[in-house]
Amino acid sequence: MKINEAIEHVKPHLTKERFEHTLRVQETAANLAKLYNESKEKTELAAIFHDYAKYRPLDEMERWIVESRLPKDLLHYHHELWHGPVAAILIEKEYGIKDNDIQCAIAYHTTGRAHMGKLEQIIFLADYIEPGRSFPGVEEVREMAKKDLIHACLMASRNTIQFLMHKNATIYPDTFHAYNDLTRMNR
Ligand code: DGI
Ligand code: FE
Ligand code: FE
Ligand code: FE
Repeated sequence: MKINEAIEHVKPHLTKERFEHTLRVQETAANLAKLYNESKEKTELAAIFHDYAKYRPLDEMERWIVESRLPKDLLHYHHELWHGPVAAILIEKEYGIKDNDIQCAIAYHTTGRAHMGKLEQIIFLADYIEPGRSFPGVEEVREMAKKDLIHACLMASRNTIQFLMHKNATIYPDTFHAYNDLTRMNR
């Protein structure tokens, strides 16, 4: 699928703010792809569709999790974790995008996981550092992103876990698996 075509498909499903976030993730991810030798086309497609399912009704997302190959334990965690995995299924069903790298990058963009591929790392990081984000510590992660992709992902993962623990949120196992794996790789 062409990049412009993908943008037109995604646009009506998002709010104006979310669409603008998506375009910033696309640009941020494309820059990382160039820096770290990843396919520009795959990176941009994954970025454009990463939040595609963000505004689907909860009962529809729940149905996709129950009826597809997605992990059922998602249903025991916050529904904020559902939109990535569901989008990975939807783009295959609706647009025939059946590319494991793209689908994994979308599915795991919120949590990360152990043994992320380069495209997964790029989307995970781009979503965190795109210029519209203002998390505490994000500027340090932006600086690290220019030098060391894995270390920057680790910083993003650590910040997210600290943020979640501060609000007494439950934490999905893949969120911890990402942190542990990135920590081991960063040694
Ligand atoms: O969709 P976006 O807002 O662009 O960003 P996202 O998909 O990366 O994250 C959505 C939210 O999910 C964000 O506030 C952090 C949160 N999150 C990430 N990992 C976990 C989590 N929330 C819970 N409860 N548990 C997690 O493991
Ligand atoms: Fe998201
Ligand atoms: Fe994220
Ligand atoms: Fe996002």
